[in-house]
Amino acid sequence: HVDEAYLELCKHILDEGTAKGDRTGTGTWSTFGYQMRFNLQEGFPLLTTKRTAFRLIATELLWFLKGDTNVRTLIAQNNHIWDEWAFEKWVKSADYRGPDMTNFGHRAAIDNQFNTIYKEQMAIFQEKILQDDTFAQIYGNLGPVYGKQWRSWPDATGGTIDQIKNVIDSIKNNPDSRRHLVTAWNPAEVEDMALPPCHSLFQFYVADGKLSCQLYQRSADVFLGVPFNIASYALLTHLIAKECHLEVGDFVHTLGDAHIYKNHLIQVQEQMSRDARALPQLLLNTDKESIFDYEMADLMIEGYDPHPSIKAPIAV
Ligand code: DHF
Ligand code: TMP
Repeated sequence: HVDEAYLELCKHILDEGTAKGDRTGTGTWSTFGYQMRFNLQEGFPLLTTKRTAFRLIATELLWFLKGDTNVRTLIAQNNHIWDEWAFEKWVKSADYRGPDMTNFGHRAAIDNQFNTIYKEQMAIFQEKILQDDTFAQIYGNLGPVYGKQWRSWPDATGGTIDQIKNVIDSIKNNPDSRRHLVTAWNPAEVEDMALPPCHSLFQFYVADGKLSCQLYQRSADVFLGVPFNIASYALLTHLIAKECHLEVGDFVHTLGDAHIYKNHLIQVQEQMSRDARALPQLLLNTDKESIFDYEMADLMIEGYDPHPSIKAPIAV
């Protein structure tokens, strides 16, 4: 059960983790190297010990699959999970003339007065992204992040490589291959990204008519990011399996730096006190031929009855 594996990961970090500083200045408990395995036949791995927003996970995955790297598309769908990283580029730019936003993530979490000012600026930013095409083109763009690397990795001759199309073709035409890989980690472009890819590399595997997927995640925010990452790759595996006329197998989730931020501790403890419930099912409500044509209305979760959501500040 996804919640049992997930809460065991939390326990592992709290028991064995080392107190470790991090880029955001928040502080974490951290361990290195961990693996979980989810049998996708047993149900869709969306956590039931806290409500986890499938809508946000699905709209983000479709955004990756379309090759999009601009938060405007997400904001227009009321998905705000990438706002801070676009906002950061804006407030660090010479065009920004508002109040000082240095270290806004950290300061908003500890200073109420600043939080009000930050929220005002963020609301102005979101509005400008939606209303102003030129502004959105510049400041909505996160750089060459997942969507770009998945669908148009720059090759050596000025062309591009569509890794998702290629991996689907190779699964269809040569299922036994051990080369069904997609990498978002492009060393030549990491510096231009708002955030270097956390879910960096994944591989598919076909056996007994089933499609499995393994992800290498270099950095894992176990309370906020990981529940999204599990469901996102489970969904991707379902979509690709359907297009390749395969059943789903396992999702194997391998973590590098697996951490719990210090300001997520009480939230994690609250979640660990809860019992797992029955897993929901994914319904693919479509006969579309290509996964590149999917829309949110084609994806549905049925039988989801989770414990309430648990809020926590995100480290920027
Ligand atoms: N930075 C950090 N520090 N951790 C992350 O997990 C992370 N994830 C990113 C970008 N940068 C990150 C992209 N994915 C949330 C979940 C996933 C995600 C970004 C944000 C999040 O805040 N989830 C909350 C509330 C979501 C909402 O309702 O808007 C949650 O409770 O699940
Ligand atoms: P880092 O680049 O310094 O590792 O910071 C990235 C943070 O974001 C880290 O806490 C991991 C987290 N993260 C996830 O856990 N999953 C994700 O999908 C993304 C984008 C980020």
